[in-house]
Amino acid sequence: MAGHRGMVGAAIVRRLKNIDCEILTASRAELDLTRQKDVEIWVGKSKPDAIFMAAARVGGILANSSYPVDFLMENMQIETSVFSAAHACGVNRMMFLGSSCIYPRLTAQPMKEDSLLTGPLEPTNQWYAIAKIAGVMMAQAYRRQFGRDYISCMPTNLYGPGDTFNLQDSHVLSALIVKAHQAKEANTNSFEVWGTGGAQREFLYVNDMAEACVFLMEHYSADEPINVGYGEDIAIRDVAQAVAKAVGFSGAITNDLSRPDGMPRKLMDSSKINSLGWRASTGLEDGIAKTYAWYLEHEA
Ligand code: GFB
Repeated sequence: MAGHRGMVGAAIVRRLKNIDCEILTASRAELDLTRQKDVEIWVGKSKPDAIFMAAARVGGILANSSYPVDFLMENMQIETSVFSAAHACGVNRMMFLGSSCIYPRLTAQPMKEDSLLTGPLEPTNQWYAIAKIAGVMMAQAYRRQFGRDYISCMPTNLYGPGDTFNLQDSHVLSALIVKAHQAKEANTNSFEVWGTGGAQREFLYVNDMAEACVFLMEHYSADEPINVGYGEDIAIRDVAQAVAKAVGFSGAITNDLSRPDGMPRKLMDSSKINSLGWRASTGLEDGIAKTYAWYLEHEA
């Protein structure tokens, strides 16, 4: 398991504990995934049968545009290390986790897998998108040249326990939880949403994502990446309302128009994974309530 301390990696580990398997992880102090030789030594010693490749430098719209070098280079370095070590050590099965931001900014919605590389990327996250596209192509290249059974899945925007909760680096859902909670605690009349509030996003609860990853590891083997989405999207202003309700904040929600909206809409076409038999099971209201409960227990 590469990335077991991240939100998705931790959720996959929780899910794997229900299966008869040995879960291999290395702490960051033990292994720096950007160091190719060290990764090769670790994989050679640990001999995994399969790898979930969920390790990545991630962040929300502001972090993505503030740290282009980190998002491009760190992610490419981690991918290069893990793919080449897996192949060198004879690991024949790997799942790479991409991101919905790999699809073109103005592609047809819902976004199908075959829209990859058909148009320009969203500028706020192009560095991360290029690194993730490289990961998808690494999986395809090892399959084509060496017959390795490496696959890629494309998660939509994720949220849930283990997310990053800080106003600078977070994705929108966890940031809104912090803002609504702080506004309630401080008894202020409002909290602020970045952008117009009109951008649309699709949100998938991280435990559903983990379920999909295990499902795909067991059932999917193909060159083409496969989308993993919830099936519906929602405007940011409506997510903010839903978060305010879950947190118990009844003041106003205002807009900071100096902040970007990013991609106008991002909804996955998940018909491929749905036809294989997986479907998201956690509704947005339920997922927000569970995430807020986790935040109160661990972060607030
Ligand atoms: O989740 P988010 O940061 O990333 O922002 P993206 C989603 C939308 O929420 C944008 C708006 O339209 C933001 O302007 N938003 C409103 C906020 N208030 C806030 C706030 O307080 N914090 C944040 N962060 N957003 C990311 C990419 O894009 O999607 C990543 O940057 C990755 O690379 C991820 O691909 C899945 O959905 O715009």
